[in-house]
Amino acid sequence: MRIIHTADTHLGYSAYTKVTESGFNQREVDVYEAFNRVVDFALNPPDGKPIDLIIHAGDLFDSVRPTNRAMAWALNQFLRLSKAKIKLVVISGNHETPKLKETGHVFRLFEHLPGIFPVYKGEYEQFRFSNGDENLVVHAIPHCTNQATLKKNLEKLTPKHGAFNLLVLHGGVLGMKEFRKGDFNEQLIPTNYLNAEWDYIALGHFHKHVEVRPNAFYSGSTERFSFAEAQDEPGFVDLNLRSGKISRRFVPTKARPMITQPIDCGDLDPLAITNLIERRLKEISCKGKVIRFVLDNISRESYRSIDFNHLKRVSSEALHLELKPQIGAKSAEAKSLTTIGLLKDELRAYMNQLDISSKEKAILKEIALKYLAEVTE
Ligand SMILES: [Mn+2]
Repeated sequence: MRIIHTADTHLGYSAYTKVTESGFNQREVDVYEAFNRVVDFALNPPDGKPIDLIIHAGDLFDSVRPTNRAMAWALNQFLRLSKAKIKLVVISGNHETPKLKETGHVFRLFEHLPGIFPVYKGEYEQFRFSNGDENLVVHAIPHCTNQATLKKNLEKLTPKHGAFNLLVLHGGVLGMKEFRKGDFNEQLIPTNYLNAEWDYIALGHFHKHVEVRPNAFYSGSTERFSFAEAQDEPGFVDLNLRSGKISRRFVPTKARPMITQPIDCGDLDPLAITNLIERRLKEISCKGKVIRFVLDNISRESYRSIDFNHLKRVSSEALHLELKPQIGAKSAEAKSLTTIGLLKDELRAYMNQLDISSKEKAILKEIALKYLAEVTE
């Protein structure tokens, strides 16, 4: 049996101002297309060995009320899977789960599609699959509205004998800060439930593909949703289940490149900073990329004097360019006030441009530097 484990597609997410030729937000379309690539892979695996099932571990949608376009997109992809008889179990994540039951859940839309199993009622559900050789039980707990409900569901979990047991959850892991995203309604899974009685635990929520336990993995998201994820490779997990053994492979979704680089502006004037940014843009060949430069130790004045219009022109092929100023103590303005070495240089520079004879300059310099030295001591 071959299974795809994916999560955090965040359909409906959009960002920045670039639009496609048809007028849609480019990042929104990127996110749709990343999910399409997962479905394309399932329908047409490169090695020709068929996929039986997709497990989606939550945050299919970016919000509780996705746009009509996002819903239609998901529905179309699910129909493609349904027609190809590829099963799908999709659990609700914190992004798409309403706080109030009255709001109603967008996953209801998928209730009656053959072979598509949405799990969104705040309750533990089980699904059995068999391809003749292997028996699989998928144990699914969707995002619960509170930690107590989650715990109640976790306590009900019971792996089945004589079958391969796969557990699907969405959330961070209690006691492991690195897997938290800081969302207000983030669910935290106590580690004792991520135990060895499961053949595989398919996690969603944390956007980086990572092993939490030898049998528990975050698949990673299918696209990048912030500069914090710039270094991470989006993708999904391709699982192979044969005679009680499991093999696992990460498949990248080839998401749009996202780059974030620091620039130390401490000793640079606005023109030099502008030029340096332009040079960096050429070096990374900005076409189609999402780019951020973190301007370390820049002064407010320097930041205001950067030639933004020029940078906008030279980065017009990038999908997005942003500058993040970090006004710091090491900025030139701060240095000139605190560093005597620099004051000396400035004094010399000032003297040199005075309209007096070089003999007078020499005398003035000597006196001024003497006073400066006294003050320093
Ligand atoms: Mn999430």
